[in-house]
Amino acid sequence: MMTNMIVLLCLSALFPVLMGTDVVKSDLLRTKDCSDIYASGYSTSGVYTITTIDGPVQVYCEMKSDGQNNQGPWTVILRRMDGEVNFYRPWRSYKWGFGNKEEEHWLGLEFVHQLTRRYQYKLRVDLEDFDGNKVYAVYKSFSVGSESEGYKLQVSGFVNGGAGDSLNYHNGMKFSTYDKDQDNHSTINCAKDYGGGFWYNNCYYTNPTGYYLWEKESTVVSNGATWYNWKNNLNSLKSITMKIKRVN
Ligand SMILES: [Ca+2]
Repeated sequence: MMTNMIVLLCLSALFPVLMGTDVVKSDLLRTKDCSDIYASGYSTSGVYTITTIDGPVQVYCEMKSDGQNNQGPWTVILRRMDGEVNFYRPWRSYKWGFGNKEEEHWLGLEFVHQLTRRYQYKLRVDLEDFDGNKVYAVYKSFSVGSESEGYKLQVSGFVNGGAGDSLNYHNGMKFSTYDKDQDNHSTINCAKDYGGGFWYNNCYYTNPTGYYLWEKESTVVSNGATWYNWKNNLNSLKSITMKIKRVN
């Protein structure tokens, strides 16, 4: 009798814990990206916290709806704007992210993988030159494989917003950093020679994590933050944003 009582007491003590876990789990599903943040009533762009299997992570959410191909909410995965953050970093940094979410940053391959493995996402790349001209490219499908797959890039469904397509050349490539060469160039380490971490091929048509170079410098060296197909040159750009949105 006494034993039964103890078992019952133990069970009833466990119930709130189990129920609590369920609540937490459904909360997790509600805030996996900026679409969920927006759906829960936040319509102002800014830094919000999403929950991942690795714990809470801050992301920048662009909540704007600015024309047919720019309807948010977007989850920003890369932003270059002023050269304040060093992007010449090792694998571990590109895996978990770095920088200042309000300004220049890289969200982190692991988090982008976790989002895009379960849901379909599109990608938009926004570019601005030093004269204030702005163009973009959209890819209707975007995903990043697991770390064991080398965080392999998949992009397709290009839509031209004036930028041209510099990313298709990188489709299917594994990610490379100066301490992990997974590029297609047999003799050099693209990340080491061109200053960033990216899905380098042999080596690139775009190098958004390259060195931040001001306009004059960028015409004499070719390791800047570039998108070749806009103007068919490798001049460094003033700002580059890569952002994703869940489409189903
Ligand atoms: Ca190489």
